[in-house]
Amino acid sequence: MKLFSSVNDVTDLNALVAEALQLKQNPYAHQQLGKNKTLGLVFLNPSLRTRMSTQKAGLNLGMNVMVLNMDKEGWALELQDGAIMNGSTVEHIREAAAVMGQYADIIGVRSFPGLKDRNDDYSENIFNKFVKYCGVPVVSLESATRHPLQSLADLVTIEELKTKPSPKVVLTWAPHVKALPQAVPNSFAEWMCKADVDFTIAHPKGYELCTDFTQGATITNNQGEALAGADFIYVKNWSAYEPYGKVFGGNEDWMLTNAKLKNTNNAKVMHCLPVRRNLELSDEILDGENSIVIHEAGNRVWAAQAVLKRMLENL
Ligand code: SN0
Repeated sequence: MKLFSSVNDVTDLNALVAEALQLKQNPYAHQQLGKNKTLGLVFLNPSLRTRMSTQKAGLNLGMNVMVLNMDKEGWALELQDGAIMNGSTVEHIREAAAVMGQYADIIGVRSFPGLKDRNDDYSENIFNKFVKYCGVPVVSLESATRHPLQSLADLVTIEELKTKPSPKVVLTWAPHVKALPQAVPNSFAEWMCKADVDFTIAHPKGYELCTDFTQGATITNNQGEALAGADFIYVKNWSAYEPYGKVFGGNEDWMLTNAKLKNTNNAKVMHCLPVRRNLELSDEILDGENSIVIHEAGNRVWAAQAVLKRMLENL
């Protein structure tokens, strides 16, 4: 594997999930694979789980790991080709990415969307420029439109905890005060549509995701109907795709509560985190028996390790 940016970069989904679960059983079996190899993790935005789990995944494989918080510690990056750099940007992404490729054998990049210009965000301008100029394999640590390491960890978690062959999985929109990216729900939908699950998306009117990511999903504006019989509920806020980045008022009643779990198959509740308590998800859910959010976050390590292992095998 030379690129991990979406589910389309995976040739055998079941094999990758199985590999992640094997690594969970035996994390240090492949330390020779990463010996004297360097993983460079570049963050243009904040991170907790992605940073720590990917770092740990690299260390488990015997790699050296370098982390650069580009947004805080790096030079201000210029992204525009042909720009006359007489303003606040100091270094062009062409040099920055190319230099990183001199120091690292594999690079991970986090690049959130601006949520202003949909065409620019959905062209994956920043992520693709890193891929183009760094010259080494690249892992997405959440790009403008996708968060594939999260989605892989989510699928691993569902495979690990499911009690029937094709469980009902429901992605349900949650309230928030800010405009958040569509990356996590896009990505989760894209992975679930390829997995062996019965997949439903529920959101208020106006929060339709780009249909490129939802082919094969059942989509409804009725949360109660969607939750009926659910085995897994994936909670996430996102801003509108059209008009792009918009947050509509109202819809506070979309927050998941214990009362809403009654009609489910004692559903396990997932969230990628960070989560705003009592806005996106109630205390009673997060502190209750149905929440698997911490287990899910733990699985981020094995997802990242499976991907890095595939890349190391191909260096
Ligand atoms: C990001 C998102 O894509 O939704 C990262 C999730 C892994 N989440 C946020 O930016 C949350 C910000 C907030 O203020 O709650």
